[in-house]
Amino acid sequence: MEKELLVYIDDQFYPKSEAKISVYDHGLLYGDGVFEGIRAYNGIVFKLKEHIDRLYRSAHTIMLKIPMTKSEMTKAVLETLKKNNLKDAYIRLVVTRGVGNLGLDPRKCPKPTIFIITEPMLQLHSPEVKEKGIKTIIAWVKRDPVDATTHEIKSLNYLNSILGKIEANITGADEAICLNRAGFVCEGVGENIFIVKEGKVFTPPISSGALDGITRTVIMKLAEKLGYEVVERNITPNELFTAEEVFFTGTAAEVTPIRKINERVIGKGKPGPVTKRIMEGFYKLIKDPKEGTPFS
Ligand code: PXG
Repeated sequence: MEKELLVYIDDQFYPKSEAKISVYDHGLLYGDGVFEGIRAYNGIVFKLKEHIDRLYRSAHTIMLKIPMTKSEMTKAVLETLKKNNLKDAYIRLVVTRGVGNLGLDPRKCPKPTIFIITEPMLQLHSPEVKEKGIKTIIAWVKRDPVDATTHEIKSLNYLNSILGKIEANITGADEAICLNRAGFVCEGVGENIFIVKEGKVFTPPISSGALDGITRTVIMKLAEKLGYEVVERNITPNELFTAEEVFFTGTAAEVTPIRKINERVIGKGKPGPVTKRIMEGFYKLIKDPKEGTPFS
């Protein structure tokens, strides 16, 4: 039998089939916790520091004290990768409020649960689909508002995104786009979004309710380096439909061109020149040891 992958749970390693947490864990009972989705390319964890920093920021907002320093957390991630002999990997780092009773009061949870899953990278879309550009829909469900369970916090509350994803699935689209309460474009269900108009690159501000994506920041800097003006501002659905190019960014999505939105063809119906240049630049960056944390 093939050797099982090992999962880190609270300082110990368990084979995948035995990696379990309590049904009394508030991460499960209430979605009370935070997480990160991180990626390693060829023995380099891309932007690990940025992901660890964001994890601690999310925890700070929900008043969850992670019982580990950032450097211990970084070591635990690298150790899990090494134990599993993975060079290219998807890393899921989760901190929950921990085990409590059936009441939602977090004071009943004395110790947060920390677990780290590392697996060979999961594919969001097939390479052929990604090459052509994906088909999307604008979902009926509005993004959680910034004065509620906002997606600026990378919390375990993803039902808002899952409802969008279900809508994409049942309508035969590859992915969903979320609008906020005001009607402006916010982000994908697990991706940030960019449009290209007259050679300029636009993306919604974080104040739209989107996650401060690590890939988003990387792409904004890269686009500027490539000579494009990058502007953060509100984007309307009409601007999406009439943009020359639209693409998603994210740890899993990388840079994914969008070909259709609610059956409207975007630009020429295939990845445009700006998107292509940005994709090329991104594939160079992920190989650069200076852009991440080498571990093998
Ligand atoms: N918005 C949301 C709501 C996200 O969950 C992004 C934007 C992109 O952020 P990063 O930091 O990754 O550039 C995310 C990230 C998955 C998966 O399993 C989803 C994410 C990351 C990794 C895997 O679908 N979402």
